[in-house]
Amino acid sequence: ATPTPSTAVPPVPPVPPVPAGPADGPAPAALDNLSTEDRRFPPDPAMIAQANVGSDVYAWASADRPDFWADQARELLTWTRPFTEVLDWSEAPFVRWFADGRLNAAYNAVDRHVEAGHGERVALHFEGEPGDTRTLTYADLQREVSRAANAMASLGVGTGDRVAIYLPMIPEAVITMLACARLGAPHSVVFGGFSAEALHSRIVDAAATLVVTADGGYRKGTPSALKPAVDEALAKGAPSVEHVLVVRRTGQTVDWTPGRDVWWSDVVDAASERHTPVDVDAEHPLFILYTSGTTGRPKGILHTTGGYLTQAAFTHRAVFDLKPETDVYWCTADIGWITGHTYVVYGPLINGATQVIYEGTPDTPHRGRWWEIVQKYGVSILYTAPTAIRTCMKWGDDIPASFDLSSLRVLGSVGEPINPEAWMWYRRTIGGDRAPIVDTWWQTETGAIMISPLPGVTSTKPGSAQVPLPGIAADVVDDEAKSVPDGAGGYLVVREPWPAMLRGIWGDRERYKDTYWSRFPGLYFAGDGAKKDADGDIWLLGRVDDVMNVSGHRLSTTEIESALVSHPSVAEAAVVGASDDMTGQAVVAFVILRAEAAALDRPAEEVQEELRRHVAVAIGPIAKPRQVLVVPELPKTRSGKIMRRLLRDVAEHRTVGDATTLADSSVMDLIAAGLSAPP
Ligand code: 6R9
Repeated sequence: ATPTPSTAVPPVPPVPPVPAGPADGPAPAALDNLSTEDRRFPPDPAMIAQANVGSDVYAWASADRPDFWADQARELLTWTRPFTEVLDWSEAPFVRWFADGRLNAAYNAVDRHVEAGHGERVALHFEGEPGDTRTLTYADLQREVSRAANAMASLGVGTGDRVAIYLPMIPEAVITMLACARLGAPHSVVFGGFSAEALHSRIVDAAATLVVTADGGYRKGTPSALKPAVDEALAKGAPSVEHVLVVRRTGQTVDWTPGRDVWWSDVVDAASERHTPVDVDAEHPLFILYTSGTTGRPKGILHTTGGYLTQAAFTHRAVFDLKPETDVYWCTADIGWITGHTYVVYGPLINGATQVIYEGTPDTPHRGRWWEIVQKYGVSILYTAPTAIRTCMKWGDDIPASFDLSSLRVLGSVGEPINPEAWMWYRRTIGGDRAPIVDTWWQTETGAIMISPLPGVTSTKPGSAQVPLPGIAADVVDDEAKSVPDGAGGYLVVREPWPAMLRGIWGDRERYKDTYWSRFPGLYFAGDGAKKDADGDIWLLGRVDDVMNVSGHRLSTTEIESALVSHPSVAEAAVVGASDDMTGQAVVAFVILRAEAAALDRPAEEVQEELRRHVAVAIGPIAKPRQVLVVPELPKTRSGKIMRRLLRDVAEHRTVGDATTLADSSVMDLIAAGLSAPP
């Protein structure tokens, strides 16, 4: 997608602010605690009986956290040199886990399963968007990864060298990441939807010596080129890059720089299928992953080997209750995101899982494609994002209803808070009112899941991530860093180091300390607001900059969005706090109507007033939006996060700011056009 420059948006017609205060209802103090969700879904006895992890694990883990993680590290990984040191926090916030141990990530993800006699187990069921398929067993994967490692070594990649990966969701993406790990060469995956400019800054920041890409990939039914972006990025100057390794996927014609560019089929297919994995220290860098949407220099989050793999494997096994012999697991994330790293590549493969990877979009060639894939492969564990769930909800129940989804037994959610209504829809329509939902909170920085229900233990609550995992010391604190009591809100922090925590920001020690450890000294501050309910369960309230202050009362964007989505006419909602003379900030809501509601063609004012009243009833008059704007689309980043900053610009009648990280840059024009159109 070509980035669009700032878009001027015509002013939104002003709507008189809603008076806050006694005339409008009860004292708003109580409204600081908005959600009163009392639905509970206890695990069924059959799930409890067979679950990988039972309730006893919490006590075991909290008795001695480092010792608990050391046990996991020994049990879940194969070490070439066993560690004797567990946790070194003496140079906090710089941490070392299992530092004198040695291992190889690719050996753990692939070879040892073959050695254990599982070579014929399917590792990857690949489904291309055009309908082509490939099946790779663990033995196939061992051969492919070894070939790729040999080829990359022949192109000069050595232990410690960085490799940039810019590929579609095809098996070569997984193979390349593992080949890097096999060589001890940290990978830096750049999402295929990012521009040449974003790719350039990431290549330069990490000083990558090799870029692995493809001619293109399939997206929404057409081949979408990738190689031109690499050519453009390198033309901007990237002296570290020696070679570009190119996979042929779409057959598009590509420009070629002789000497620099090399076809995958020429060097990888010809390479030996035997390769000895390189042992590295537990703290050897495994990968760098740049976080999206930040301003200024890219922030390269650094993860290392032993601790990261330990928590990736433990959480994948515990949270999804993975049974490697029988489950078919599918995480819909692209490898360009941390979810793709931890829950497509490392977690599942370390655990010997059989999984599905899918190249394309959920609506190509039809809106039932995902459910068709679930039916075709008998997917039993599905892990996806709320934005996708709400999109499917918008498309209607009859689509998933026409497929057999009875194989599903655990459903996961990640990436943003999931609205209770979307949660309920996911449970009922996709999970047959049977499969437990695990709402997993974590970040690129945390490396692996930190807060989540466990399917055989936790009685789930729609909309809440609920409990820190065993071995994780997450808490909610107030402005003074004091733990808040049950029923109160504050900031989500982590009190003790965890194995998969980031080891820093690539090339910038100080920025790491400032960004994560300075707001509350001694505590990792995640950037998210959260609250504890009466049971002590944790509810995520969105990034702290998404928390609004209306007439001195803290309101969560998430809670108001959930209230809007609980209205039968609403498919999706985004809420922002716009500055307001009367109330400090005022609530402005952007909503997408469900197809059936839009078809009724009711007068806009009537719909808006109904939705405003609905929020007032659901949450309280203080939360009643000043304005409700019906829009055709919402601006989202490529990882599906709503860019509220841009909506705030619209709500505050400003020129819309930098929209270059939007997945679809035309969305802001659509919104502008919709708002200026005559009623
Ligand atoms: C894994 C991932 C991290 C931010 C995080 C938070 C939001 C992720 C969430 C969630 C509520 C959940 N987030 N999971 N909010 N409930 N289950 O998404 O990493 O891309 O780094 O984003 O996403 O705001 O701080 P990343």
